Amino acid sequence: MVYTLPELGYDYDSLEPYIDAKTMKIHHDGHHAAYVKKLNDALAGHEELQDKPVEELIRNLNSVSEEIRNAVRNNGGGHLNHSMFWLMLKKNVKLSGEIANAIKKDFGNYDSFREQFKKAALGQFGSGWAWLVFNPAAKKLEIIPTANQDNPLTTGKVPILGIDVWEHAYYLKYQNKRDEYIDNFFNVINWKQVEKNLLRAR
Ligand code: MN3
Repeated sequence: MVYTLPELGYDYDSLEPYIDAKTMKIHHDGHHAAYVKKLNDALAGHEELQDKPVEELIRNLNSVSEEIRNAVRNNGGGHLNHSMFWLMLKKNVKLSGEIANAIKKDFGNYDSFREQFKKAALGQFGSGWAWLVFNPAAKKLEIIPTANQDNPLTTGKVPILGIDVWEHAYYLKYQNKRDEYIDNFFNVINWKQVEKNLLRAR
């Protein structure tokens, strides 16, 4: 096993009542663990790829040989997306500092950012993610959806905040009410981590 499941880093119930403990447990111990296992399975016999950080695999998907590219895209993407996601979640973190400035500059104000992010998350048909990304070419923040486990790195953009809108992320608590899950997600954004991601992206 080359890639390993990272610790969640906090208790399953830390995000209650917005994201429930049972969902967190199944999501981390079940879904994320499965992406890690399948990524390792896909890379068995491909030693040249196994020592690369997963970000690098996803950034350079075209250099992964064709017979395993889809498996790496889905499971490497799943591993990367969830590894980022756990860190982005925390209750009671205020939006402040550089990330607050950047949101104001690129979206006008927080409400406008929130509206656009929600729209992208709600509008993603089927499974996928919505992301706040840093576009290095334009030097600004943008909001983009991705399907399945695709990560913005594949298209040259750097994700700094993401919401998982696969049904496994919310169905136990919210059933078909994805919009309520998204509304509550804004209560568990770890803005300190998002700011760290932004500074690193720049
Ligand atoms: Mn998920």
